[in-house]
Amino acid sequence: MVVPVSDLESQLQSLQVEAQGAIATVETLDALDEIRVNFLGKKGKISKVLGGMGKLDPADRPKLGAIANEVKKAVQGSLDQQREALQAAKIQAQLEAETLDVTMPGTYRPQGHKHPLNSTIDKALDIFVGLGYTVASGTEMETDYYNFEALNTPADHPARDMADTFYLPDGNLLRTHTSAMQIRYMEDNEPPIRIAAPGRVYRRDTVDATHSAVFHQIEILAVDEGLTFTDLKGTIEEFLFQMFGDVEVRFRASYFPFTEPSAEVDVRWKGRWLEVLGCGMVDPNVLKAVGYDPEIYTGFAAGFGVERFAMVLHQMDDIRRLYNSDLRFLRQF
Ligand code: 2NL
Repeated sequence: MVVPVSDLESQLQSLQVEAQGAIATVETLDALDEIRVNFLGKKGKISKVLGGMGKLDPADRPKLGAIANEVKKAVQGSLDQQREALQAAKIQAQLEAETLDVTMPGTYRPQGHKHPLNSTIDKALDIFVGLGYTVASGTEMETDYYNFEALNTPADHPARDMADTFYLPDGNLLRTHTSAMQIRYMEDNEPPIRIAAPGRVYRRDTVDATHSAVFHQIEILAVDEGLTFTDLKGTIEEFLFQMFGDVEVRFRASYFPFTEPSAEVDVRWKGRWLEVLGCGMVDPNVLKAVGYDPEIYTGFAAGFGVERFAMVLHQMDDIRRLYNSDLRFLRQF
């Protein structure tokens, strides 16, 4: 039985319409590929129609072959066009999804900054480094010798009561000032020396608005031939000017076991005289203790509490605020 060529021809034509309809509405590249296999594949719908070629009059076969090629070309053309469109849409969607809006506000990351005690220490040390001093450091646990004995403060000295000391069970103590490391430095070095010694110190004080059992101190020490009280005054004044600005400075006679003569220093700050520092010429006994000849060398030294400086500089009313880590307070500095 011979099938008329028009039968297969119309089957092919309706396959083309069906394929192009499906291609036009497809939404993904995977689905598009399924359509390709379904219509143009080896076992696809078009191949199936061509499988009926044998039932045609042999004279009609080339004609159907030509039509089949036209249909395949048309379907392939639609597939290519839609593939390009889907790929472009996919890239467009990706671009839109990954777009960076550089005008959006950034993520807030809290920024830390220096604690007022550290900024006060840094500022003071910067000034002394500018004056030619070297920063020294030592341990917080000390021996009685370095904390007292070598500083002209023997066991029966009344100053031992002034500095109420934390003693450790093994007989060592927590340093009551940073002087101990200056003694060690002098033992290890020959004059001329200029050092600044910052550090944490301990006193058996009752804690209140102006006292803490742990606080910070900076001491300076200069030893050389021919140093006088004038050198001490000039150094201290220059330091206080750099620290506080153009303030009035006054020296009052005072007493420390390790200096002679000794003075306390006040600055006129916001209309009032405030004591900020103690100083003096190094006592000859201290020079002797480290093996320096006091007939050749003289020295001067000074010490101040960092907390007190920070409180004066920033008008703080209570030393304990410096240790509470309350960010509402610390963020102000
Ligand atoms: C103060 C007073 C002072 C010193 C510290 C010192 C150190 C050596 C030798 C001599 Cl190694 N003196 N230090 C001198 C005078 C005063 O501190 O009121 N500090 C809070």
